[in-house]
Amino acid sequence: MILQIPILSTYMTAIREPRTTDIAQRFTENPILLPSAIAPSIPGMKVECLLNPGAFRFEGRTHLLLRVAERPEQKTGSISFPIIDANGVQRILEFDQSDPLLDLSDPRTLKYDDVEYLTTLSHLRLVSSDDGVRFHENGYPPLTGKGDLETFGIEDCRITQLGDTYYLTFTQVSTHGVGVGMRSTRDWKNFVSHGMILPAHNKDCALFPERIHGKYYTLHRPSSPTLGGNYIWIAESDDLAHWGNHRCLAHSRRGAWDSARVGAGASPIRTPDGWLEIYHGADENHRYCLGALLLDIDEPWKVLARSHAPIMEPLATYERTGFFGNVVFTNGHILDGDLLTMYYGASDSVVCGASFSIRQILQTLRESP
Ligand code: MAN
Repeated sequence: MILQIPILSTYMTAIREPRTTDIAQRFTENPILLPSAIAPSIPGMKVECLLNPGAFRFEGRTHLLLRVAERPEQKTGSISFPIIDANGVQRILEFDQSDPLLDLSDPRTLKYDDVEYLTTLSHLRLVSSDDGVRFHENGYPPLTGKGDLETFGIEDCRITQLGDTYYLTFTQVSTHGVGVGMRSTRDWKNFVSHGMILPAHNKDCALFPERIHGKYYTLHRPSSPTLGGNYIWIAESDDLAHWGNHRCLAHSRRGAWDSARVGAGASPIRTPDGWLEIYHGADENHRYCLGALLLDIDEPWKVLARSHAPIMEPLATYERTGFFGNVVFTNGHILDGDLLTMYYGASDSVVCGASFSIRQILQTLRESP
């Protein structure tokens, strides 16, 4: 009788992990910024997470506008976090962990007696660099939540330069809901507030870097929890503050890596093939990956192509474990010809960098009609 012994190569194929479609060239220095690199905004606070930076060039240097998420040092048996009260003063709320009315099932949020809070309070802090890898604080003022639409802070800022003005579009969080705020600046010292430009529930707002046939455009992500979902939309405006003619661009896709939610990353990139947008998608297990969308150059509400498989997924240890593991999330990049240097939050804990070839991303889209 001849024994059937599997040959080694067959056996190895059987246990090999599925092949990744990730084409990101991660910085060897990753993570480039840890929470310990940034001093807390006030004594008694601890920087818990540094994440999701906006990115831009200003005065010859690369700058990141970091999201800094803080809370007090935690004591065993309780959970405490800051909020900003109606007078603009930070107050600490504290709950006993054994309280049956407390729901701590998601580390990012907390429910008490059905009222929802965030477990950290975020503000935005500017760091700058000569080489795009080593970043330092440079005396710029922090941007903090102000007024009753930002009592739970501001998060995930996209930065778009139009002429000599930088427009900051970010998430505003309060008991009223989650919406999109806008501020603008020319010098990063003086800011004009444009208030809430897209009301709750909305986030992930990325302005196009130029007008198209005289109109401004933006991508945004309203949520429709009953009928519909967390989808990417496009809107147009004459003044950047009032948005209309909303159209839906991309749904989440059942059974895919982006089955639960999708949202725009940073500003769309002009390419010979169309507007390229790097977006995030998450599945039902809250695993956040990145993919690409290609939009018509003249009629950007028309989707020409979309990634079937992610172009980046949480693979490195720092992307798989942390405050909220299995997350790569981007809202900032720097362009230099074919080189796209992308900055991203990993596991909602640390800031990292990766580079991509725009041509290579477009090639993956040609293979994903
Ligand atoms: C949401 C946002 C992001 C965060 C991801 C992953 O999409 O709040 O800030 O990075 O979730 O937790």
